Amino acid sequence: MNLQNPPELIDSIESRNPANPNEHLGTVAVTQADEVQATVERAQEAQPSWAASTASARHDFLMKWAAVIEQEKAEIASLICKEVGKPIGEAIGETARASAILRFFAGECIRESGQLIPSAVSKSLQMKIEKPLGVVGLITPWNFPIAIPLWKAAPALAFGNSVVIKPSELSSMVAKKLQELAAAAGIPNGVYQTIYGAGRTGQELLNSPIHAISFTGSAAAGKKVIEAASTHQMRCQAEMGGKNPSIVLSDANLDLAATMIAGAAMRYAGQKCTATSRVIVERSVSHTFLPKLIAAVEVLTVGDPSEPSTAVGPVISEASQARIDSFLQQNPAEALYKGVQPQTGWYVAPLILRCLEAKSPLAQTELFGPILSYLEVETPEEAIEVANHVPYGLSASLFSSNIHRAMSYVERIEAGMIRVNADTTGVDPYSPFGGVKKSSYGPREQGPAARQFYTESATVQINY
Ligand code: TXE
Repeated sequence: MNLQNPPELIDSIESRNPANPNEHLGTVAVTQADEVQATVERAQEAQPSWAASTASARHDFLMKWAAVIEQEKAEIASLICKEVGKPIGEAIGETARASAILRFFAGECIRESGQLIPSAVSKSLQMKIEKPLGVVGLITPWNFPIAIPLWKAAPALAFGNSVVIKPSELSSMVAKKLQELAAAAGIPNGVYQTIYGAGRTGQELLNSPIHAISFTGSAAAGKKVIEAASTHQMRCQAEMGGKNPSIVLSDANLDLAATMIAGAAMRYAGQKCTATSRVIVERSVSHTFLPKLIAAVEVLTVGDPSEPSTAVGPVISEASQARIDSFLQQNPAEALYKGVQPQTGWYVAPLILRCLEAKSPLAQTELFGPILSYLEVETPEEAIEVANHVPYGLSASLFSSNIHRAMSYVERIEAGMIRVNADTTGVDPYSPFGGVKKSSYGPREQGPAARQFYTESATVQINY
């Protein structure tokens, strides 16, 4: 990343390894405004014949794309690890998830759809059918550089749309590789295209004649995307930030809770939107639970993400490292635990910080780093109130052996993904994904839920 200029003013993007910034991974040219428009025009021209292709032809393409990704999974995982600092084990997992997503939506191509509706007149056939939207724009983040693009592109393509994707400027190399693999799988020209750049290129895509936008990224950028989509009266789906809580009640399995919360908070340096960033503990067990949590964080190795033993790698950029450091300086808190911080690379030391106020910045702000806020409460009811007291509502978890307390939490917690005796990450790739409040806008993603966003229904009546 050329840090001399802010992302908006550069004409090329240089990718570097966050664990070893001297390692340059490659450069892509920023797609200029006229080329963004030309790309969308090519997508418009290609879409009708793609939509007219048979469902089995689209099925076969998605299966082929899954196969070529599988054939190159080692190279792809290594590139993900290098470009976004993802520990190699998680990068391998994400690459496998990418193929699984494609295979799932290959199946969705040939699944029955629509509905027959009894007609009010005789000799008349009435039905609800699904049609593609046309050209779909995708704007995606760096933290899941192949899984998130594909959990959007696969359903978009499955249902007959063409795609123009603007990946994060921090994961351009992975995006370029995914485009190459689409070509290797035989994607027709213009059906899946990638444009490169930062926020400005994203805005140029929004100002082009696309029919829908699906965005994943920060709440701040998401707000601008939603505004632009509204201006253009365009269908919009936005997955944004989170400040995900894990509640530990007095009757919880404390060892299970400690291990799960430690991993969900610190793995991949806490850079998952579903990462746990707040732990809310019933005070009566806090003195027993805290040492277990610290021990569970301590065993997570901080280091080079290309090492299989590493759980916690660097954060994505020097800017992200500086942003987190600055926040911590401005919001000092008691460190209940502080891990190691390698000197080479953009690392942030894993931290468990005591948080005394549910409305403090430490309890409210998404840091997107290996920082866990530790809060104590008197009762399960207070735990849920504290958990809900944030603008976000993406994922939440509760540890308890009491089914009544668990069901009361399920009913009252404000989150789109609600988990009991499980951590806040790791939603199955075919389950509805998304949140409430400021975490999400528009329909859910993933699995059968994706069909709603990428198709338009039509009511057809044929009299004979
Ligand atoms: O986000 P950014 P990042 C969130 C996560 C965190 C963020 C990290 O919570 O907040 O993503 O990803 C483009 N107009 N999620 O740093 O900076 C930008 O170029 C148009 C939540 O990438 O918001 C990039 O391609 N586009 C999620 C993309 O937006 C703009 C799961 C995201 O960039 C733009 C994963 C603008 N004005 C991460 N500004 C979930 N909730 O599911 C930036 N972009």
